[in-house]
Amino acid sequence: MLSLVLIALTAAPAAAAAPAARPVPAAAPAARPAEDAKAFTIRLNEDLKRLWVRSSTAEWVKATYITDDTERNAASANEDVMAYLSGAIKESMKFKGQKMDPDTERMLYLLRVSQALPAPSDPTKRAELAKLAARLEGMYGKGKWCGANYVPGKDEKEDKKRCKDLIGLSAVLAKSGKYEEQLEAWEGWHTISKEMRGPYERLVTYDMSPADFEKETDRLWNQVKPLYDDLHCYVRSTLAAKYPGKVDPKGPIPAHLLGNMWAQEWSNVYPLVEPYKGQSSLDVTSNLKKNKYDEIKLVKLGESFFTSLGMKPLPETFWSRSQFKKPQDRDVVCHASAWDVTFSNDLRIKMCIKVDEEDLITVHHELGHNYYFMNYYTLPVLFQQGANDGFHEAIGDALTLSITPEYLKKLGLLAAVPNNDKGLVNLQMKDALEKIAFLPFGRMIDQWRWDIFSGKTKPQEYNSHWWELRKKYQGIAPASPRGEEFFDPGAKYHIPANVPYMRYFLARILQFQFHRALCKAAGHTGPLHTCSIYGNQPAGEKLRAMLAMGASKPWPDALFAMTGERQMDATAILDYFQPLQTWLKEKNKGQACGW
Ligand code: X8Z
Ligand code: ZN
Repeated sequence: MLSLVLIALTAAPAAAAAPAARPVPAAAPAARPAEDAKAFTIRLNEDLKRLWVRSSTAEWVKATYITDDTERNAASANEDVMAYLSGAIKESMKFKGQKMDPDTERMLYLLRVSQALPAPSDPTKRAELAKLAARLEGMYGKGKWCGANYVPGKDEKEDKKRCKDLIGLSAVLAKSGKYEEQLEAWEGWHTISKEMRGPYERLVTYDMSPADFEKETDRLWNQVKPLYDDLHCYVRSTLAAKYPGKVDPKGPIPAHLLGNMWAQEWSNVYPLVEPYKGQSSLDVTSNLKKNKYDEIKLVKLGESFFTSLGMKPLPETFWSRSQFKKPQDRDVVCHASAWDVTFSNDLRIKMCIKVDEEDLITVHHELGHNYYFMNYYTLPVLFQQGANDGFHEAIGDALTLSITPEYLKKLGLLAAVPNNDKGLVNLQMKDALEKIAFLPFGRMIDQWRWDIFSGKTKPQEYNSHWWELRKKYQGIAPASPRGEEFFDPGAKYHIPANVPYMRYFLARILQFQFHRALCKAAGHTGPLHTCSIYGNQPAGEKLRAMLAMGASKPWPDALFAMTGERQMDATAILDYFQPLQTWLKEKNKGQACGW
C-alpha cells in the first residue's frame, strides 16, 4: 500500500514494499573503477526498479492471498532488496565529498535514507527479518474472533457462523450502542494479537532509523492540542450521560465507546453527540444505499473528483487488477492500500469496500496515492515517492475537504444543505470527530514504536507503555484491565505491518494547508470551511505540478511550489474549525476538562 513500506523496505512508495530479484545479483554490483556518481545512480535506478517490481509483485500476491507460500515468496523478494540496498549504500560512500549535479546528490541521499529498518549485513539475519515482517502482517490479516471456548477449523459452516473478522467486530462497535456487546467485540479483536508478541520482540532486535520529525511533530501537536481537549471534554460528558456509572467524568474515556476499534476516529458516535437535533440530516451512508451505490460506483465517484480537476482517468488495468471486494474463499489483508505494482502507472487499490461514508472517504484517500503515482511514474524510480510520506497521505484527504454538503446534494447523497449556524456546528462536529479526534492517536503510535526500538521500553512493558501513551495523548483508557499477557499494539494494522505512522499525523495537518492553498488558486474568498475546489482547473494544475515533482526536491520546495510556504503549519486546520471551537468553549464552561 502506499508506502506501506515496511520494515526492510525502502522508501519506494509504490506499494507495500520494495522488491528484490533472483536473476539480479543479490549484492550490489561490483564497483566499476571509472564509474562516476551520475553513472552509478543511473545503474542504481535500473537495478532498483527491477528489484522493486519483483518485491511489490510478491507483496501484492501475498496481501491478496495470504498463505505460507506467498509469505515465503514475498520474504525472499524483500531479502534480495535488502541485500542489494545494503551493498549499494556502502558502495555509494566512495562518492562522498565529490562534486556532482543536484539530482545525483539527491538520489544518493534518498538511497541512504531508503529503509525504515536498516538491512542487516549478515544474510542470515536479513532472512529472519524479512520472514518476521511477512509473518506478522499475515497474522493480522487472518485475525478472527469466534467467541470464548470455540476452536475454529473443524467445521467450515460453523466457523462462518461464529467467527467475526475485523469488519464484523468493527460494525458492533460502530452500531451496537450496548456497553457489554461493545466490550466483547473489543476484547475479541484484541485476542488476535497475543501471539504476535514473540515475533515482534524478535523484530525489535533490529534497529530502526531515528525519528526525523520528532521536534517538528511536537510543535504541530501543541498547536492543535487545545482543540482536541475541547472536543474530548464535550464527547466525554455525553458518553457519561449515556452509560451511567461507566465513564469517569474526570478521567479518560473507555476505548470501546467511541465507535471505532482503536478510538482513532469517532464519527460513528455522531448521532449521540450531535449538537442540535432536528437540523437537516448529514447521513450520507443511508443515501448511498438508497441510490444503489456498489463498490465500483463508489470508486468511480472518487475518480470523477480527480478528473474534474483536469487529471486523466485511471488506466483500464486499474479496474481489472484492483481488489475492491473482500474475497470469500481466502484470507487477504483488508486494510486499504494503493499501489503502482510495476512503477509504471500500474495502479491498483486493495480494499474490502463497505458501501458507506467512511469508505467513500477512504476511496478518495487511496486514489490520492494513485494520482500521486500517476503524476510521477516517469521519473527515475528513486524519485517515485512523495515529497515526504505525510504528503502522500494528505492528497486524497485534501480533496475530501471539498466534499461539501452542496456537492453531496448535487449527487443526491444529501437531501438538504445546512443553512444556519446550528447546521454549521453539526457539520463541523461531524468533521471534527474524524479529523481532530485522530490527531493524538496519529502522534502516539510512533512514539510507542520509537520507545520500543530505542530500548527505552522493555518487552515486559510493551502493553503498559501502550496504554500509558494512549492515556497521555488521547485521554483513552482500556475497555478492561490489560496485563502483559496481551499485545494490544498488534491489534492495530500498522504495528504488525511495520508502517511508520507519523505520516498520518502530518497528513491530517497538511491536508488543510493544501486545501487552503488550492482554494486560493481557485479564487475562493470567505471562510475556509465553505470552499470546494471541485471542477476547478487552476487548483487542479497547482496540485498536479506538485505531484509531478515526486521526491525530486526536498519537501519544503514542494510545499513552497504549492502553498508559497516552507513550513508545515497548523493554522489552516485551526481556522477551518474556528466556528466549532467557539461553540465547544461555550458548551464546556464550568466543566472540569482534561483527564
Ligand atoms: O492506513 C491508512 C490508509 C492506508 S494508506 C487507509 N490510514 C490510517 C489508518 O487507517 O489508521 C488512513 C487514516 C489513518
Ligand atoms: Zn494512505
